[in-house]
Amino acid sequence: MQENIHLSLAQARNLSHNTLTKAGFSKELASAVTDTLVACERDGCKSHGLYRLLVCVKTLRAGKVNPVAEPLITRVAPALLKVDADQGYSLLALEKAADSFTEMVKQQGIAAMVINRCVHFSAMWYDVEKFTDRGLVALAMTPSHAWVAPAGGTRPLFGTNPIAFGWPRVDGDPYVFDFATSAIARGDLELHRRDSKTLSPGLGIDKEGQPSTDPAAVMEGAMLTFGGYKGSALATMVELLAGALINDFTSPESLAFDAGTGSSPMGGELVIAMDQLKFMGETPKDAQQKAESIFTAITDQGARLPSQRRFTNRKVSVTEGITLDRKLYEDIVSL
Ligand code: NDP
Ligand code: PYC
Repeated sequence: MQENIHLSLAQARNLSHNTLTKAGFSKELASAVTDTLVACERDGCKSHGLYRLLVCVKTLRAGKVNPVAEPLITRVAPALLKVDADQGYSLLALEKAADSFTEMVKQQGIAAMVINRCVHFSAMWYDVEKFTDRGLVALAMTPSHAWVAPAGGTRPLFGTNPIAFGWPRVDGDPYVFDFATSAIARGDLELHRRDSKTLSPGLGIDKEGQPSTDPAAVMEGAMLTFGGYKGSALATMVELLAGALINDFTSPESLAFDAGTGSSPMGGELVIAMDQLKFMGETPKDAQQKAESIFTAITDQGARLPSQRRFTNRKVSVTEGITLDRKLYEDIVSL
């Protein structure tokens, strides 16, 4: 039997949308979630692709996500938009607020969007690309569940706390990076366990605090931050800016709310966006050219830009579709 099955992007969309609506999600939520899951499959980001359907249904059955959530948008200051996600997925809140937030950023030059009371499981590049597509520079972050030990510590405290940044370019794809502040994303750790694969060294410790390459042992112990104390400080910043500052759950609070159900993290997201043209003043073309010269100097050395792998995959899968692990496909269908 073939190990992989092939799906067009339209088939992947149907699979996701049908699974979510049959599970009980509203059409609006199912569409918002499907958009990101299929975008991740298209771009080759398997840990945040259709695999997440299993977690969405688990989160729903555990009563940790509102399947008929209706986000509420409030402009609380000229440059601050708050969206109460109504305990639904962050993705619907983002979708509903994206146009009015863009308008605010274009008026003010810079603005922040806070998404509160959201369930968050998605790849953060998707969120910043919403705004680079609209010509804005964007920075986004969210805490998750307390799985990661601070550098020098041995007990889980931080979430995997991703940070994503996007810069629209003069021509072509934006400059985007997006990474967990842990040494490995939880989604990748879960896929290693699912596929019985050993981890590379340096990603986690067991419950005795000893280095481990066994995904199950690391899940019982703690994941580590990337870049030691530097990743630890960035993870702390995410807890502060997208937890305390926006008065929402930190990663320990999210894990406590989860109550051992294995649901997706619950809490908030912060997006800060800037209008290049307002910042760049009289000679924006010169300023944009400075940015372009940095990108060229990177690639001229043979180095690649972050997200280049995704953009290359995107071009291929739009016409050729995607492949899905057969066992995963069967697990999704059996939902
Ligand atoms: P990766 O380590 O896979 O990638 C991090 C970034 O570095 C990407 O932008 C990637 O681009 C880029 N990159 C990778 N290799 C190179 C290279 N050789 N040269 C230049 N750039 C490179 O990401 P993570 O595993 O840390 O995170 C995976 C996903 O998990 C992210 O999308 C993140 O948002 C998501 N996540 C979500 C959470 C949540 O709570 N919602 C929590 C934690 C993670 P490219 O993609 O093109 O390879
Ligand atoms: O991969 O770390 C992760 C993650 C956490 C929540 C969603 N993805």
